[in-house]
Amino acid sequence: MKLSTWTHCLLGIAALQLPFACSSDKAGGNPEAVSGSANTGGASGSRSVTGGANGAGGSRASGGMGMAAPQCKKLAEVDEPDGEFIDANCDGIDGDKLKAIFVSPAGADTASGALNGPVKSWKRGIELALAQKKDLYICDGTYQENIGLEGRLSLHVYGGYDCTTWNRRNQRPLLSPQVGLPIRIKNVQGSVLFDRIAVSAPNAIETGGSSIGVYVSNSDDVTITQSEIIAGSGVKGADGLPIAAIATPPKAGAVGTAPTSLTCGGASGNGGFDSAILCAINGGTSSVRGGQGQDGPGSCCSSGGAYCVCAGLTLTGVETLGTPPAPGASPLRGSEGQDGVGPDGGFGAINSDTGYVPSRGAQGGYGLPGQSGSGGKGAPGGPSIGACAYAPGPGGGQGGFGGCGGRGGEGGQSGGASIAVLAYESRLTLSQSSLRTSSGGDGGAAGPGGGAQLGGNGGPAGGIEAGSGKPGATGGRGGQGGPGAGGPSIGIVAVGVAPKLQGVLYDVRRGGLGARGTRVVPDADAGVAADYWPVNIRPEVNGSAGAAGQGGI
Ligand SMILES: [Ca+2]
Ligand SMILES: [Ca+2]
Repeated sequence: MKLSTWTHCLLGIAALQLPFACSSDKAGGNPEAVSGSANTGGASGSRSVTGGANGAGGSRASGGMGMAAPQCKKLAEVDEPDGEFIDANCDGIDGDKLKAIFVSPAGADTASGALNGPVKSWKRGIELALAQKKDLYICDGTYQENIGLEGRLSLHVYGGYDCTTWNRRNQRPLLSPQVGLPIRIKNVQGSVLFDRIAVSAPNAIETGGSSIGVYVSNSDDVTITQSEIIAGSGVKGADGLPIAAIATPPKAGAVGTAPTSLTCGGASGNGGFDSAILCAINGGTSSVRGGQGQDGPGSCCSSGGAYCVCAGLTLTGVETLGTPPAPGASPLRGSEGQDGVGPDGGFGAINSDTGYVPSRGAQGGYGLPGQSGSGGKGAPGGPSIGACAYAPGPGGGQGGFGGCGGRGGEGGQSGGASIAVLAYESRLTLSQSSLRTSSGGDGGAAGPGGGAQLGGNGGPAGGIEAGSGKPGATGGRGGQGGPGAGGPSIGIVAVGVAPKLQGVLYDVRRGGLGARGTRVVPDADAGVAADYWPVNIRPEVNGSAGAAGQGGI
């Protein structure tokens, strides 16, 4: 019985990896101890189907190795790829060759995926592994692929295999797509393991784009171990776009009207007074209206007196916005809008679907409307028929409307991120691995504010001697947008759930530079550079405490 736990290494490929397979022969110094523990495993294994299959393999091996074949000491029926690379079940490789799909650059995706017929791509290997409920063993080489896992599944991926011998050692297959995210794990319910792989994300391409090595979201149980993950660089954010000047033509004041009749008792002319316009301002609108032209003085003869004098004529226009200009002064131009500020800090936001979202500088403020022009004076009609000193007069023109202020400039977009691993609401374990990032993208420049509307012309008077309205003033130019911040450079970003990190080495580069501010607004922040960046991590609670919390709500 004891002898059955000591089988020989298999032929061919297996022979080449004997240093590993039989490295446990070191224990041969005390065979009693080893065989004693192996005996337990062997006994239970012999009752199983796999135990029988391995027995058959053993007989073939012994037939093919009549010469100096070292012995493989069978330690267990079950052999998983491990950190010591031990072929515990003596089937010739570290791992179980009957329970894996094999991937090699020299393979073909039409092949079976067995050891003697590896497939070429991780993608095809994953399809086969999921369908057959097997693991994925990948030999060294470079694979230009983007891998996605989604839904209810479990998948364990092991690298470190030599493509010729399938010996396992301290090397890693490199997953290095030319564009986009190398590994995306989304809404996975089940166990996912990557053991001994290398991942390199390309530099981002699009404006404000980010480079992320591995993105895990809403997934139960993901482990990455003995691996190396490299993120490329983020791209500079978009500059704020120019804002068009206000295209609506300025509004002129209305004309004052002439009297309907110059006879005594006729109606006087009206001062011009068109309705208001609305200019957009920060948080709403502002009503703007040119000053009302004065009505022409009425006929003093309306009371029927034989001779009368019109007295007390007060002939001034009316302003509708701000303080009326002093006599002879021009109405005031609108104030310029406030410049926008940069984003708060050098980190944007995480979207559960799209990943890192750069922030943006604030929009600049609207300029204020220009002051409207004052209305023109009405005029006496002059001597008229009969005994009247004055017949009705013409109305003054309306003042020109103040121009609306320009729209604020667009904020600059912040730079894209360089993030090796991004975990969103997921249970992620990362151990004995190294994370390397590149630089974050620089912030985009602030956009200039839009041009304002000109002030309208004053309306003409309704007749001789009446005054026309004064022109309105131009609105204020819109404020400049806020500058964009730099994009971050972070080893691992976690949202909601803290990852388990053990033995992780970091090599993190600088965050992107913030864009320049203005005289009144400071430069935007540089992007965050950090090994680990937690976002809204909730405290861990055990099951019973969680239940009590829910009951309280
Ligand atoms: Ca093993
Ligand atoms: Ca094995």
